[in-house]
Amino acid sequence: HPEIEYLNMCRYVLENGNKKGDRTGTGTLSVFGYQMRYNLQKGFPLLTTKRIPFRLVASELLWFIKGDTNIRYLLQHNNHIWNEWAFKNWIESDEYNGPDMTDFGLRSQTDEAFRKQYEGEMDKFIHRILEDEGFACQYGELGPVYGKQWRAWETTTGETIDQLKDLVEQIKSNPDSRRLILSSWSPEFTPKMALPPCHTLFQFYVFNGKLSCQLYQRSGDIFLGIPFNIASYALLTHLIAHECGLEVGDFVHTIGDAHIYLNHVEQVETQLLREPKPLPRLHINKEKHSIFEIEMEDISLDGYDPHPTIKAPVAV
Ligand code: UFP
Repeated sequence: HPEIEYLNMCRYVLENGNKKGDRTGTGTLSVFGYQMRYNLQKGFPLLTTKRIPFRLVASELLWFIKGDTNIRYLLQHNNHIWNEWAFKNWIESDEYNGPDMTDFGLRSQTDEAFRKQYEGEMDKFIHRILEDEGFACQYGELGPVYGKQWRAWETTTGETIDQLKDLVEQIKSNPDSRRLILSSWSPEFTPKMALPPCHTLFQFYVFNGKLSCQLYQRSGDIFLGIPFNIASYALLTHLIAHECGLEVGDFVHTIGDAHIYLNHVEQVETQLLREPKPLPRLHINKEKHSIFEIEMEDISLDGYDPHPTIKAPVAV
């Protein structure tokens, strides 16, 4: 079962991980350099040992593919995973005059009264982004995140490079190329970013009519982040294969610092007691060819019947 790859990584890191400090102050068990391989012919690798919200994976990926960097599209699809980043810009702006929201992430975890106040402010913010286009343009914008790097990489001469479009064209016209790469890492801009790209670079490979993808992820939160990342890149591989008239091959996931946060250990142990179930199948609307035209309603999964969700705190 393909999911064994993920479960083996969890076991390996629990047993061999270095007890290591990290930026968030939470503490981790961490190994450096780990690789998993998923044969995408054996089903879509959305974990079954706990529920992963595929809808969020798919709408975020379509948002990257569009080159969109504004949370409005995500909110229109009821996806809230990037809210905190935009909210931070809003509360730090001159226009914001509500209650003090400094350190909202940490404070809302320990202070119940503050948490209510924060949720109220976040709610107002979300409604304004959805209802007021001008406000959304200014405060829903996240700046140079993945969408920008994939579709409009800025060069020093002021031009932009559409890395994703070029990549798809190269896969079609030059499938044996060893340069089928998209990079989000910029030595110039990453020091200025709140969260430097975790998915640093990916490469495609074509053999026997099958498209494979390898991701180099510099840092991976094994319990919360990685299951999401696996599904996202598996979906990207399917979409590009669909456009290029290829079958899917392998997704190879290479991780730099692969870590289990110390406050996720119990949850990982619970998950390891569960038996994987059959993987779901992915369907893409055959009427649409270009990845740039595909919308949420063109993507569906069937046969997803996972074990229940396991809750865990996010390290911020
Ligand atoms: N993280 C992931 N996957 C992602 C993402 C973040 O696992 O797609 F955006 C985790 C990795 C790490 C944290 O635990 O978020 C980022 O922190 P740092 O920049 O210190 O590596």
